[in-house]
Amino acid sequence: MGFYFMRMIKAKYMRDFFVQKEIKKIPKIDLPKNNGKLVLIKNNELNTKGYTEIGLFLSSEEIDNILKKITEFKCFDPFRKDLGEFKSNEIPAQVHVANYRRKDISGIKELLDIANNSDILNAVKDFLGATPTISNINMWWSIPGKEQAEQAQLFHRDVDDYKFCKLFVYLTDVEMEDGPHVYVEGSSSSPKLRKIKRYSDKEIIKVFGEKAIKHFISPKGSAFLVDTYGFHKGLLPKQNKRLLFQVQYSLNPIGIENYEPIAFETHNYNKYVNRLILKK
Ligand SMILES: O=C(O)CCC(=O)C(=O)O
Ligand SMILES: [Fe+2]
Repeated sequence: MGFYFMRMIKAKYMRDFFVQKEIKKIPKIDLPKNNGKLVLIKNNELNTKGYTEIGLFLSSEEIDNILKKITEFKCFDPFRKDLGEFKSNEIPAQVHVANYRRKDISGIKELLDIANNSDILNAVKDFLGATPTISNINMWWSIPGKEQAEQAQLFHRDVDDYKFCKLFVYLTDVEMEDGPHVYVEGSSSSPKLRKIKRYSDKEIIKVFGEKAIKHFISPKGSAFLVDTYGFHKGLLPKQNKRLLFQVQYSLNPIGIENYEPIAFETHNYNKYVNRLILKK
């Protein structure tokens, strides 16, 4: 299977080779130019550092409007599916992360507008070297008060495609105690530690050094793009819960995802870019 083969490819030159091979199969599309607000994205930083900060992207009013639209949606714990579904004000005590369902999130115009922002899509296109595919759209609460970090709260590489990146938008203020996203600068292009597993802080610091570790501490509404093939984690929050909106862009669909595109009102979003989340 293509997905499991892709995950086995560790050497940088091999992954780069397959990126070029995949790019050739992807339709070349002129992406819409004026969708959404203007954002300045630093050329090439995503490639060199593995992340690029976009700054304040959403206002408090825009966030409140999004929050209003999701109040009735149910959440689930992706690592404790047996807990079933619950509202965000009734999260069971064991839960570390409470995700909304992709099909609910995909129906919100304000979120699709962010995912389809022209400047973001074009920056992602530059990074991927091809027309992006929105391969996931996600929103979740990270819950404080847990003893131990688990799953994505431990350092790891995402190995979802030969090349991909994720847009993060904080919907709550994030201080050091509120579970910031943590990224190891330069690790996306480093050949080191390519075995797929969760790594301890100690293992990461030993190889990349303390200075390479970046904590994204910023107010609600802030956004950044990250190449999560590089090492990252969501720090276990101690104080407040964190709400994050995330869009994943890749060359191909993610092999293990079960896509169920939803019917959505007439729109001007690019059909190819959105084909996994929106019905034609
Ligand atoms: O919660 C976070 O900041 C990181 C989660 C993560 O590992 C991911 O989005 O790939
Ligand atoms: Fe991850």
